[in-house]
Amino acid sequence: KLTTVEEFEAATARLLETGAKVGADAWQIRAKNQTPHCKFGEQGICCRICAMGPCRITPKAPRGVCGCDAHGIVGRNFLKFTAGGAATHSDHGREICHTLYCAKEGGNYQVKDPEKLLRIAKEWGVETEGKDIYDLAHEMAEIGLMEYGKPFGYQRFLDRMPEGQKEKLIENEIAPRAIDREVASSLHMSHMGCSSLPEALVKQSLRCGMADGWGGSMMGTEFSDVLFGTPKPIDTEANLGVMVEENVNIVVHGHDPSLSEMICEYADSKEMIDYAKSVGAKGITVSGVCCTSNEVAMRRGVPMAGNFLQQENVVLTGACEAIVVDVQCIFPALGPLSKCFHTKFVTTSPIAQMPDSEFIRFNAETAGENAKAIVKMAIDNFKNRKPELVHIPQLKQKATVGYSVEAIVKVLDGVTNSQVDVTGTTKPLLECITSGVIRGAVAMVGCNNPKIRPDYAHIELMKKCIANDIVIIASGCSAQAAAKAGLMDKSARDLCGAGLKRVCELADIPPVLHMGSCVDISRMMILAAELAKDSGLQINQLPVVGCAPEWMSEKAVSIGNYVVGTGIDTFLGVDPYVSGSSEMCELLTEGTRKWTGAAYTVETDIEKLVDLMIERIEEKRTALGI
Ligand code: BF8
Repeated sequence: KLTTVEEFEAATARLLETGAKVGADAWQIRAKNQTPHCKFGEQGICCRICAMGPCRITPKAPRGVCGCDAHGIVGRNFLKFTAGGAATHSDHGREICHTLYCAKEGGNYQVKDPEKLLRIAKEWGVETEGKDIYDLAHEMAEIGLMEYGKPFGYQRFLDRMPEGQKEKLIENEIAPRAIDREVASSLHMSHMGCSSLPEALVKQSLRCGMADGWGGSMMGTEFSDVLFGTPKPIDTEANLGVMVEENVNIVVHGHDPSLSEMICEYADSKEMIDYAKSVGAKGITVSGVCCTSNEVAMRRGVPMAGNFLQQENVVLTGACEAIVVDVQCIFPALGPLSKCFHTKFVTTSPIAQMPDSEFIRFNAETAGENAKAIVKMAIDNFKNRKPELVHIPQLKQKATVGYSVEAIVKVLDGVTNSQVDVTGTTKPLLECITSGVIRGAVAMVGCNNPKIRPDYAHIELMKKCIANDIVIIASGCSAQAAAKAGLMDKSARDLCGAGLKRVCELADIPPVLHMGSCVDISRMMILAAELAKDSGLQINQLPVVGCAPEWMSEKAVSIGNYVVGTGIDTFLGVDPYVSGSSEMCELLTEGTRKWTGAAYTVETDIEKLVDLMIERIEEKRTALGI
């Protein structure tokens, strides 16, 4: 039985009652206070990129002081938004490259998947013969870091695309060059007095996004696998009920697995568990929020306490000894909120420093000591709990997670009747799609956004897709929404159409496959590229679409741009502040097709959004004659 959104909401309401008792603020209150939002901002027609403004476009004042019209203003804002997201994901990828550079035998970080490292080295033309694995790791990390600033050439991973696609991207000036160059060029282009031509701004938005998806994010994912292991199917649980009242609860939140992996490692040590027992706890429970939770769930089965809009809820349980964060998607609200409880709010990265937090600077050399100090701090804090404030909603669901591309290929190998041998390719999956047993796939990604009833869009869209024999691959907070609802439990196959249900039974998989965090959307790009290569098609011909129904961050716009840039139609449930320009709307919803074969659809009515996706998948099938 699925957990309903109504049940999530009832649990949240109960937690907010505790919050009200201690005078805590909450996003529900703040969102209300901020509504209605500024109409100029919503439409993207407010410009404050120079000091002659700020300018706002109205029928009476159709141009800013410099003469820029609504189309140029919306376009520049869209490009800046993308650059913010691409910089953020790519800097995460850069950190992972640095961590790989620090990996050593017996050190804090080690190479857990040497085969993957060797595979990527061969792909990049790096000599591997007779090399010590750590020497190779350092060499690869350095080459990876060069991808950020190399003066010539395009991102190396573009060679993973089906034949001809990279060339087409180069021809259309969408192929990403050095990652930092694309971010810097975007900021340059959107500076006062540079580009105001929507077409140029949209093209650069795609190229900047591509530098994220096929550059920084892809390196983040691939090298995280090398360091921490490539995910394989593993059982876990999701929702606040994973927190255990009798235990010391540590919640990891953010994105970079370098921190969360280390916290899990130490929380699992006998020394720390004994110490927790010595203070009267039964043990230690580490659970996660947001994408770092996806990282440790995929590799260790660490339970997922919740997604983006539940981050305050973990503190409101009164049973969270420490919420430990690295970078991105962290509400500054956690500072004042944790002060209303006994919770320690621990920040660890110079990139994300916040008031009312305890800052323990985390880095690769001192990671072990840092993690130990944090776990110990949480244990010492157990005695400070206020029992009258403790309430953990007893909601949780089982989930099977860990479907990396490697794992998907493996579980689906041999599911079709004609298949006798293990192929090690996506061909069996293609056979399911070609025969119509599976109609297509939707990549469900992205955040929660208070503008949409939290998790509702994710869950309803997924339910309808699987009922229509469309398999879901999910990541980020969308994946967590699915897990909390029960859609990642293998028994959710009973909600599928007959074809998908049969495949799920044969492969022993849930119908919604957890592919990881947001940087792992690069895994989805790799899977799409493999499907295209194995079928002799271009990516834009596949019956596959992307969807972010509740997105909210700059990173999500960067992702959208690389998914469209890759040739996959992308469906959004929230408008990316472009409605103020008819030219920008036309370019994004149709114009990009001439360069990539894909475009955006924005539809805030969730029922309509899912129907449009199904329609698009069927159109692609018809065009292929399948
Ligand atoms: O990193 S954690 S809220 S931004 S979906 Fe969205 Fe969630 Fe943030 Fe992507 Ni992942």
